[in-house]
Amino acid sequence: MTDAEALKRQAAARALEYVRSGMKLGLGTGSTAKHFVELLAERVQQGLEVVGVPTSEVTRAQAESLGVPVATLEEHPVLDLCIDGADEVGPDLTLVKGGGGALLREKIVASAAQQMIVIADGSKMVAQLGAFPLPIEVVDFGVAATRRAIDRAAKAAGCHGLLTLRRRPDGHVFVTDQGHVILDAAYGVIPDPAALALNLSQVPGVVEHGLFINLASRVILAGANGVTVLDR
Ligand code: ABF
Repeated sequence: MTDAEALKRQAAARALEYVRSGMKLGLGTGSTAKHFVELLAERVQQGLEVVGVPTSEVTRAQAESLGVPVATLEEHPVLDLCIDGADEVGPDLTLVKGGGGALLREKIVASAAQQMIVIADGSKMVAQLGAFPLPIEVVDFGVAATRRAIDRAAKAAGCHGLLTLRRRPDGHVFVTDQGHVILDAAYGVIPDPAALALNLSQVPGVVEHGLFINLASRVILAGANGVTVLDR
């Protein structure tokens, strides 16, 4: 395991300390969340009783293959805890998420949870959001017009940058679990995340964006000097 993977696993292991028998858990997506599901599965084998609501088909498949009971958000619309990764963690535990393409389900699941804990290696902590391109999930109808509207909305929040239609490694357009496409916005710096979030949410054609504001209540960061827990 590389050093980075070991740090992600450390953060995931710490998050397990907040899991209790009987909890309904939102299960995140990405390589850090994958470590969490692996460690959770070990505890389930030892008798921990939980049910997981996955934020992606990938996580659903992983959880099922490891014997973690899964359910849908329709079956459990209120969750105790959601554990997920992030692409960036900024001031006030604001997040950029969606590098893995699961931002829409991730935000719905996190919003349904009484608490969201983010797990990450220390490299995800930033003084200002925006170096990681902001994923914006849009419907595939009228993408050219939606792009122009996004540019105007972003400009009003002090953001400028190229929007790139996300593609899979084989060159085909990336399609989300919900059947939409993603524009990755290279803003570099997002001076006012709340203003950008509000403006983007008002653009027709935008389904969701990767700014998570007031959702994470705790962030667990694993770095070379150990694990740090940040609370909002
Ligand atoms: C999910 O996985 C996403 O919201 C985020 O884009 C990504 C983080 O991945 P990793 O844990 O692999 O860095 O949480």
